[in-house]
Formats: sequence, C-alpha cells, structure tokens
Amino acid sequence: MAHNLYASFVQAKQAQQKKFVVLLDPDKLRLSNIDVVLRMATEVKVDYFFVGGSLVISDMLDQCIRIIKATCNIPVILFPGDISQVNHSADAILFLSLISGRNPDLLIGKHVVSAPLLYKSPLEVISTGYMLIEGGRSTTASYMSGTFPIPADKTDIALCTALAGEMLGMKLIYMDAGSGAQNPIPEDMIAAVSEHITIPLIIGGGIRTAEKALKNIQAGADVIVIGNAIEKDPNLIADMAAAIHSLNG
Ligand code: 1GP
Repeated sequence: MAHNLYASFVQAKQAQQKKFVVLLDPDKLRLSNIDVVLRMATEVKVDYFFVGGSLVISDMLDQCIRIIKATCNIPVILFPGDISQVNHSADAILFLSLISGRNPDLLIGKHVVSAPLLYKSPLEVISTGYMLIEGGRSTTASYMSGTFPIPADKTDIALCTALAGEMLGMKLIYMDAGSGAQNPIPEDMIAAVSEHITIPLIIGGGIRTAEKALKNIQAGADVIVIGNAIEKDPNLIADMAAAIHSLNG
C-alpha cells in the first residue's frame, strides 16, 4: 500500500486529531506477546507503529516488521537507532537528527552515509528533529548517543531547540524522555514548545498511564508514543487509545 504518512501527520494536526503510536522494540518484544499487541492495536485503532530502538541486538527487526505487515494495516515507521535498522519492509523512516545534542555524527554524519541507501529505497523519509529530555535517570539513548539530554526544567532550551529545528526545515519534532524514563516530559515544556512551532509535535518516553497521555495531548502534543508500558501490559493499549483519541472529533 502506498503511504503519504507525513501528510497524514500534518492533516491530523490541522484537524486537531491526536495520534497514538505504539513503539515496538524488537529486542524487548516477546513473540508470544506480539499477536496480542497487534490484535488489540487493530481493535482500538492505533494510528502507527514505530519500530526500532537505540540499540537493537537481536535479528528480530525484519521478522517483527513482517509479522506486523502480515497481520494488520497499521503503517510501520522505522525509528532507527542506527543505519543497520534501515529496512525496506517498513513504510517510512524517521530521519532523525539529534538536535538536543552536539554529536556531529548524529546531527549530520550518519545521514550522509545513509542518504544514498534511502534514496534508492521505497521508504518515505521524514526529516525529524529529535530532542532527548532528561527523564530522571540515564537512558540507553543518551548513553549510546554520547549526548546530554536537555534538563527537564529548562523549558527555554527545549523551546529554542525545537524552533531551530523547524527553521532548519525539519518536518516533525520528537521530544523523548527516553525509553523507560522515570519521569516523562513535563506538561509545561510540552505546552511551551507546542505553542511556538507549527510542525507536528511527538512526545514519548516513560508514559505509563492514560492520565499522563491525556495531560500531554491537552498540553499540545500531537502524537503520543508508548513502548515499555505496553510491552509490560498489552491491556493498557485500550485505555491509552481511549485517552489519546478522546479529544478527537
Ligand atoms: C522511547 O519515546 C519512546 O524512545 C517510548 O518510550 O518505551 O518509555 O514508552 P517508552
């Protein structure tokens, strides 16, 4: 199926339709769980899957995408921690530039190496300003990237970083407290960034309850990403979807 997934993010933002993403980390996924997750995700109308992680050790990425594709029509977007996670079976890829950090390889270096591969691939490439926000403990993303996250109380830094990302032409801003973060991103930071950018705002990292997901969309998040909490308890999908979609007309 041909997708124009970026257009769907923009249209949803214009129509104030909030989107729910389930992040599947191939390393953490138990195959016994994936059927349950996919069935429930279809039932509650999860909008997209992100697949990937800061460090994917197993060879499960390809299998994970194939199982999703064989089971449901929910679009699959790669959320790669590394070039090795480029996979043509997905629909799109977040072309992440880690704009909260000052690691040149993750700002532009890896992109130069992967650009010719992506140019020839069928994947829709979505330029994304990726911002790590301090979430209470050191995360794999922070360690692997060799960067400091933006402190959770430095709203001005987050705001200026997101603005710079949009001014540089990035199409999405993804603020992430990191997988399994102790503290998810505070609502006042989400609100400040959301008020000042016009491109869709994705929020993830450490969201464990439907209440927090709802507060995030009320604060101005356009897309909510949840991974760990659903891996631990797939039954949470229904509550999360109800909360995230609750403001949609
Ligand atoms: C991590 O934003 C995602 O990159 C999701 O985080 O796994 O903590 O939900 P969780």
